[in-house]
Amino acid sequence: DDPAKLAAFQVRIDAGEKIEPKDWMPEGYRKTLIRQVGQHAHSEIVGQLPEGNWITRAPTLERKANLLAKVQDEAGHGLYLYCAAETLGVSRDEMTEMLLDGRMKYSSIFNYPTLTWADMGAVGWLVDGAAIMNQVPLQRTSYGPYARAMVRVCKEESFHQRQGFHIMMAMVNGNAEQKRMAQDALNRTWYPALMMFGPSDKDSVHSSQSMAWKIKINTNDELRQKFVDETVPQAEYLGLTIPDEGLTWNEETGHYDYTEPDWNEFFDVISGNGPCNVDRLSARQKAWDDGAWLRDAMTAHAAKKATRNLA
Ligand code: FAQ
Repeated sequence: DDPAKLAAFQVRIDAGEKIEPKDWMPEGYRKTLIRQVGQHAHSEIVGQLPEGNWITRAPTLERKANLLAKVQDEAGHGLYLYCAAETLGVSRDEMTEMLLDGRMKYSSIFNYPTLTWADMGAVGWLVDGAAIMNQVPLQRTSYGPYARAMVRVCKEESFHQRQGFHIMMAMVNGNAEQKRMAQDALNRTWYPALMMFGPSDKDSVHSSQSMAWKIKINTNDELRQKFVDETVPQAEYLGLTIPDEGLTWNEETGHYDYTEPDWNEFFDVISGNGPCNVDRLSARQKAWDDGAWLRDAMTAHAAKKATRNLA
């Protein structure tokens, strides 16, 4: 990239200007955004699977309607984000192929199973809770289409977080077995939720450049700490115990001290070896293969329409 153009670009970023699709941007900026926005889109789509698993088994009609609406919202977020990524010059088909052949990732969290109905509470409360913590600052990200997508997505995520918390409240106020299920779901979801924020800052390869370009607004550890600080009182309100014996309030820092996730497990999961990686990717592959006839039909229809318009 031309150094003068790079410098002028950085001036725009530092002044808080939004970068729009037709503006000049460094190749690295474009590449980083395609990676992050594309992975974010894939996460929303793959993220439907663990909850989709419980739609047919929701305990009441109301819970079923809520869960169905939430899962549909995630599909909407995915499509929205694919559109935002497409403005950077990559097609949705290319991104899907990169997901399926392992060149692109999706969030580690969706490689864990949802074993009981209480997991629907824990996912909404903690996974959507962590997603909001990460996405609220992204409303101020420097790339216009991504920032605007985040505004709408965040509104829906806060409804999701509340519906999850509401499930948890019902479970902890239920019988002893329901309360035990809620605690078990928290035990299994806590550390995978903390891992959603990415590796610790010292191992985060992209953070410093992404923050200089205001693609990211906070570091991974900053957001993780904020999530811990906000979530501990919520767990106390529910009468549940966070599965971390090292968790203590630190008067001096004004934050909770907590035990870091097992980073070996994190790197293992993001390299394809989590409990559900194979299932999740084969579900995506099947959907892609099963949808081929429809993509072909749509393309043929569009081509036919274009010739008709010409005639
Ligand atoms: N999972 O240098 P960094 C949702 C990778 S919310 C998998 O720190 P970066 C809503 C990273 O890609 C979930 N991989 O990377 C929902 C990189 O590898 P690469 C989605 C991860 O990008 C709720 C390497 O590790 N949210 O879906 C993860 O600066 C309920 C080094 O890491 C977003 O995507 C991880 N957790 O920071 C849906 C938010 N963490 O690509 C359904 C936007 C890191 O070089 C139900 N993304 N890696 O091969 C971001 O804010 C950032 O991309 C981070 C990672 C913070 C995730």
